[in-house]
Amino acid sequence: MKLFYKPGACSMAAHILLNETGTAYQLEKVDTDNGTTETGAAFAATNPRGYVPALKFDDGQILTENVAILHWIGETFPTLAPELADEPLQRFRQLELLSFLSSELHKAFSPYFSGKTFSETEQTANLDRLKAKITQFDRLLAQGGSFLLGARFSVVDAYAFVILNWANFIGVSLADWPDTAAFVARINARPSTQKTLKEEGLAA
Ligand SMILES: N[C@@H](CCC(=O)N[C@@H](CS)C(=O)NCC(=O)O)C(=O)O
Repeated sequence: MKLFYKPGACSMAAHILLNETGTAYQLEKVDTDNGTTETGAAFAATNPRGYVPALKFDDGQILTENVAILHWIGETFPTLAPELADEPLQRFRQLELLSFLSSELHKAFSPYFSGKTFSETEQTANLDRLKAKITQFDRLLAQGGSFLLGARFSVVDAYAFVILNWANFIGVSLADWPDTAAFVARINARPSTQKTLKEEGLAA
């Protein structure tokens, strides 16, 4: 299978998880601004909506959207969804968290990467919304413990890490949320994350 990714973007969650499993896969870097991949191919042929991530299977089928891709990885590699076997509702807890991360936390960061210019009032509203979503995340983490679904790392943690790590790039400190800051540091320290950061050219 092949993961279409953009360095540091949300596609890094799937990248971390594929490294975590040790499964064989290929990478193809995408320039979403000009719509081409590193091979020169038009990315629209892979995802007509033009954004990463996209996962292409060996039979040519393509899966897009973080929620679907991350859920697929969790179901395909059960060691990445350790709690799902224990209790049927946990499968839906994973979906609940993926949905929150995708439609709430991820999107609260979107204005900062939109390339748009915001008025002072709009900037304040964007920051207030972002802080409110980080606070909501912090409360969800408190229900989980060390990780969002409990004591063990799962697919939702990789996605949460990638999103929250963007705080570093937009100058928002996580110091007001010490548990969340410790969570980010914990995922950052995993060998799979360090390998991914290197493969995406974001660490030496
Ligand atoms: N709905 C998509 C959104 C993915 C998304 O926002 N991708 C960003 C990177 S984090 C992207 O490729 N942006 C470039 C663009 O939209 O042109 C998902 O959840 O997978």
